[in-house]
Amino acid sequence: MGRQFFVGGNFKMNGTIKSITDIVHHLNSAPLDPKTEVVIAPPGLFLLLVREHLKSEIEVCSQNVFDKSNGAFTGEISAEQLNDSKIGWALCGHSERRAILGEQDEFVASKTKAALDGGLRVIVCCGETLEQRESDKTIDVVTTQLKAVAEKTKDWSKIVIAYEPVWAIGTGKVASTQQAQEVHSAIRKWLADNVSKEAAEATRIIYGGSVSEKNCKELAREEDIDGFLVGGASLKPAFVDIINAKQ
Ligand code: G2H
Repeated sequence: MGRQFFVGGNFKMNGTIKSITDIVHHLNSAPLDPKTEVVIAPPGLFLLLVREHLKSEIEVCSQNVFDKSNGAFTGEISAEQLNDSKIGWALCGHSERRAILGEQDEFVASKTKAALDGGLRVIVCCGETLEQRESDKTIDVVTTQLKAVAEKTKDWSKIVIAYEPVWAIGTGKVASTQQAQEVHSAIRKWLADNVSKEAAEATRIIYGGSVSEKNCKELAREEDIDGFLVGGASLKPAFVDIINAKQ
C-alpha cells in the first residue's frame, strides 16, 4: 500500500487568537484532498483553542514536548498532558530549537521516545546547514540525527521524518527537487539498512523549507517526497493549495 501524503503546518511563534481562528475557519470550509493527512502546529498557547474549533479530520500538533511525564519542569509540557488534551502529535528536533535553544541529538531522541511512550505521533526533523552541505556532509549529518532516535526507539510506525535543510528554512531558497529527492532517498535507504525494510517502505519522509503553492506540485511528484512541513505558507490561504498538491 502506498504511503499517505502528509502535510503539516508549523505556525512557529506566529498568530493571535483572531488570526489563528481565521485560519481554522478557512481550513474547516476549504475543499481539502481527502487523501492527504493534515496536521497543524499552532503555538502552545493556542493548542486547545485550535482543537476545539478545528474539524476532527485535521490533527493538532504541539511544536514541542518534554521528555518527562510530569514534575518540577517549569515551562514544559508533557506527552501525557498533550494526549489528555487531544493533541495527537508533537514536533521534535526542529532546526530552530536545535540552533536557538541548543537542543542536541540525544535530547531530541529522548523527547521523541517520551512522546511515543506518552501516546503521541511525532514529526522528527533533521537537516544540514549550508556549511555542512558545502562540505559534503549532508547525508552524514541527517543520518546521525536519525541514528540518535533509532537508538531509543525501534518502532517507527508513529514517526514522520521531516527533512528540512537549514539553509532553505524561511529564506525563500527552496532545495531543488533533485536535491530534496536525493536526500529523501538516502534517508529511506538508511531506514532500510538500520531500522527495517518495512519501516523504509512505510515511513513518510516529508520536505520542509520555503515550501509554497508555487513549488509544491513539482516536489510532490518525486518518488520519495511524501508531503511537506510548511512554515510561513501555512499561515496563508495558499496552504490549502499545498495540502492539495497531489491533485
Ligand atoms: C521549515 C519550515 C517549517 P518555512 O522550518 O518547518 O518553515 O516553510 O517557513 O521555511
